[in-house]
Amino acid sequence: MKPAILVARAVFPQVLERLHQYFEVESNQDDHIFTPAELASRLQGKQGALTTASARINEDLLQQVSGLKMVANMAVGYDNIDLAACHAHGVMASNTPDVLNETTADFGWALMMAAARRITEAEHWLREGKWTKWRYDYFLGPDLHGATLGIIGMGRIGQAIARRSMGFNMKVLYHNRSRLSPEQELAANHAVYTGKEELLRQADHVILVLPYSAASHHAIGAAELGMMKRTATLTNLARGGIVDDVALIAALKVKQIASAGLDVFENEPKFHPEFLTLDNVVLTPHIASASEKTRLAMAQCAADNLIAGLTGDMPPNLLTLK
Ligand code: 8YV
Repeated sequence: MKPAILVARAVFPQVLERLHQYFEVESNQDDHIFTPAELASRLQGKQGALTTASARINEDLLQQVSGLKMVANMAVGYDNIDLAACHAHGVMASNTPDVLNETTADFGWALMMAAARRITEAEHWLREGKWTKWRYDYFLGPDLHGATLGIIGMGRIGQAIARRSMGFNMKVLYHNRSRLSPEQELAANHAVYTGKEELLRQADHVILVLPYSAASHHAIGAAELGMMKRTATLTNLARGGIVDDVALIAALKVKQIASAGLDVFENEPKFHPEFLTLDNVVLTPHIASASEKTRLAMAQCAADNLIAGLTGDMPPNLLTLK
């Protein structure tokens, strides 16, 4: 008999078809977001699950389900999964690293450039019929070329962002848990390892690509925003919760910083309604990895991991407790 799995969110039909070859699949093609209780009940009797960031795999859930062997998260971030609890319950977990690096880095640039050069703000103004003349001071913003880029979280995506800065002749500062090798720094446009405070003070554009954890909760709050240049931009591609949204709104209101680009929010898909009242923020609904090719690669990667894990092989992206 094939092992039973739950595909907890809608996924590409071709990936579902592949999973059907190996498993008895319960899928969620209408894409209802399960409550924790619903998720626990759907996972009863399942050996595996393909999940996204909306599924909280924690001690509470794992105490309610039996027989679960593996959770394959379709995301590189896995802050929704409590690895210690998985370890204690003998549940393997995997993520989808690498396949999304370049697409996410592309989007980081798009968001940062849109925030700096006020692209969405200008477009809204044009659409509202306000463009009656050209003026020398309409929509002035900071340059990207020749500026200093500050990257907080210099993993694979951070390094892909840094590589792109070569073409803009930028200086790169980075802050990370650990320093890159000299070869990696060279490849990342000669990135310079810097303390967080110094980075915030010196960077013209700050971009966040660090994982979310208790340690990075509100890593950017009022104090950090206060250290940034008044002409600086802040872009968050990582996770809501890394930025204190209330503090950011206050900073944007008084132009403590020039602008922000946000793809992620605390409590998304809900977000602080005051963001909508601000012109100097570009808001996108968590789409940094959303190219057709990359989302399919992420789904295939999650499926590969689940198939390996439940057929006795080593999942290629097995997550281990540090
Ligand atoms: C996902 C992401 O689209 O990979 C991640 O960590 O944030 C995105 O690429 C999202 O988390 C869906 O699970």
